[in-house]
Amino acid sequence: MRIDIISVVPELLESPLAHSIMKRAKEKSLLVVEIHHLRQWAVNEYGQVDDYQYGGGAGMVMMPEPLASAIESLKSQRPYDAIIYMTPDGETFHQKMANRLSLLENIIIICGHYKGIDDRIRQLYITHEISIGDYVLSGGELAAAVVVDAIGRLIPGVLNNETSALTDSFQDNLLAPPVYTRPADFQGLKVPDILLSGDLKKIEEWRYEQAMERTKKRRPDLLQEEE
Ligand code: 6GU
Repeated sequence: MRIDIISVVPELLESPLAHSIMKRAKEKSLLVVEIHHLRQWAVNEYGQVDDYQYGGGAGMVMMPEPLASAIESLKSQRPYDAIIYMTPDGETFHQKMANRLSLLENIIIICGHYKGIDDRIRQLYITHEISIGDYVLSGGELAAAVVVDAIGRLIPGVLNNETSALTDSFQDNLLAPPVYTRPADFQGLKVPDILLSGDLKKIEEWRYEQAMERTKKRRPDLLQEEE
């Protein structure tokens, strides 16, 4: 999978995508992430990519020409399956979206800044608009990093043990059960006996019950969901 990210603050994206599972995905060439500085498509030698908004009001708007040039330049190199705009007024990101997006070959992600992008770019080019939750960030970069991480770890071969993505919280509308490692007794709290029993079937049943109990208590809304 290839992800091209267009940003005015590319530095914000570098560290989150350079470590751990994202690093391994890149090393194995299962995921290619290219970060593009929007300023290379600026409208003048001052690097201008934003301007005052028509109708007045505080805050700048990202101009359409640099974004269109960036998108056209990428599209001339390969076909894209999705052009995503990160915006707080987009559809709230969830695991099923991550699953669907992880099946695509090439995607572009555009990070918004200031008051957002000229609406005509949304009308002409954008295929998906994604928010990561009901709060406002200074820009789309951290949200894009969240989406790339969530998608990247689902690409087959990225995780060592492929079943581990299947047992994540949310993958079956259940939160994950509690987990323990050594020591078996920590500050007087003991690991549940069943986990030391070696009875794999019983352990699986216990984990399912625990997952169900946690979900009922913390996120009963997940148990109502259909899809
Ligand atoms: Cl995608 N962008 C910004 N700026 N704020 C957000 C967001 C995105 N998702 C939640 N808050």
